Amino acid sequence: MKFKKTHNIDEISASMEGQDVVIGGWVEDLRKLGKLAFLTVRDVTGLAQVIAKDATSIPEDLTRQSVIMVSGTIQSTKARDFKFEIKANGIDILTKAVHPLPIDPIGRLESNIDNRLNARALDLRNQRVAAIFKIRHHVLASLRRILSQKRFIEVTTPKIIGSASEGGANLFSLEYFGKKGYLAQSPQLYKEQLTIGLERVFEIASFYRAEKSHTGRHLSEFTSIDIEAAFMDYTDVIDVLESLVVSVFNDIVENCAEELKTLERDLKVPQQPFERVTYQQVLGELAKEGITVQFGEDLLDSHLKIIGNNHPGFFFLIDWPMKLKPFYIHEKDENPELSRSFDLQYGYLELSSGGTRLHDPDKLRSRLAEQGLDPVNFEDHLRAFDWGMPPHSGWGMGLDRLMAVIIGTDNVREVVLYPRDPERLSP
Ligand code: AMO
Repeated sequence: MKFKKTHNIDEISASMEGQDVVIGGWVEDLRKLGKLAFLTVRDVTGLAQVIAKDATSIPEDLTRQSVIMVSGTIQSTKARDFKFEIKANGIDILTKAVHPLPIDPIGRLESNIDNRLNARALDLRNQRVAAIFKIRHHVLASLRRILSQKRFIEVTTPKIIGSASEGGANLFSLEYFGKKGYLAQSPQLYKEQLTIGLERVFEIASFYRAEKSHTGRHLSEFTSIDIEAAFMDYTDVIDVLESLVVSVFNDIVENCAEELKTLERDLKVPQQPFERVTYQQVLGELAKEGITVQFGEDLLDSHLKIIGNNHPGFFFLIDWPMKLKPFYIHEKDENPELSRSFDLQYGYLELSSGGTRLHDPDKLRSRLAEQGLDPVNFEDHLRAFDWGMPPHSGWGMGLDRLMAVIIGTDNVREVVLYPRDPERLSP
């Protein structure tokens, strides 16, 4: 069996008329008109029209989405949608697609998201879906490039861990050679420790939360972009985050014009600076709507919906009460009830949270105890604070949520290949 291509479809142009090529891809459409057969063949780079002079040479059972190789000659075309066509000299069928297929991969017939996720590999033949994951690839490349330029070093921390990194109950546990292990909720403790040796680190990886949430923004397995930086305060990492988001949007507008067109998405690069809204200000805005939230109470979804309507784009929510923040967050010197922390919001959607960390181990111990966590479980972490822990700050941002904003969907399952949620563990 021969399956060596000479060209990807996007490498062929009308100026190559008369040249012989071999392409490989999937049959998207097949029509026989008298003696002629017209096929459209798609590879990951594009779509080509193939003409076979002798329709009888095309097997009757050649189905759509079968994999074929076509060797042929480039010629000009009168077809409106194509700049050239390939006159086939030979067509080899490599794999036949078995019909009926579980979803219409071209997307002419709409399938619901569950059926699509059950046939995700086939769903990717839909060009709108493929465009999302091509954009995701560019977002990842862009994040890595920009963070590297800002002198962050990419690290990989363990995903199987011996004790909770953030505290809280949302841990998946597993049996680890007779001991109890957990799936990491975040790289929080490791990334903080790594500032000792590397000063600025980032990680882009999957993390796990055993939350029974059934929303468009929660998954049990999500991809987090995390940074941690020595000698930075929360205002510095806010600046890193803001410029990162703007640069990623710029990169996507510049590099993914074709994909954005496929998605009919007019992506606008956000204006800087992003608005800074304080927690206290939010309470004031809610009070205007007749909703009383006491200082120190968490904001509910219904509150964030209202705040999101008032501030529809990107904004930082700052000056959160210490009470609402994890044990590792630093208080404000001028008001110890307030924290040096923030959330990045896109309207009502929380994209990121972060802040300045405590770097004094005694303070950290008493904060752990205050939050009902046992410092004994954190001894491995606390030890590192005696080895020259620099002041440091960082944040974590959900890649899936960022992608949802870029694509303009309110369901993160659209931007995750094989999402995991309380109901979905396969494929
Ligand atoms: P936090 O728990 O706020 O902070 O998480 C940071 C960001 O991760 C994303 N995220 C999720 N995305 C999809 N599904 C989930 N279940 C899910 N949980 C979280 C969100 C969220 O804003 N260690 C801190 C960060 C830090 O301070 O550096 C942390 O994990 O976009």
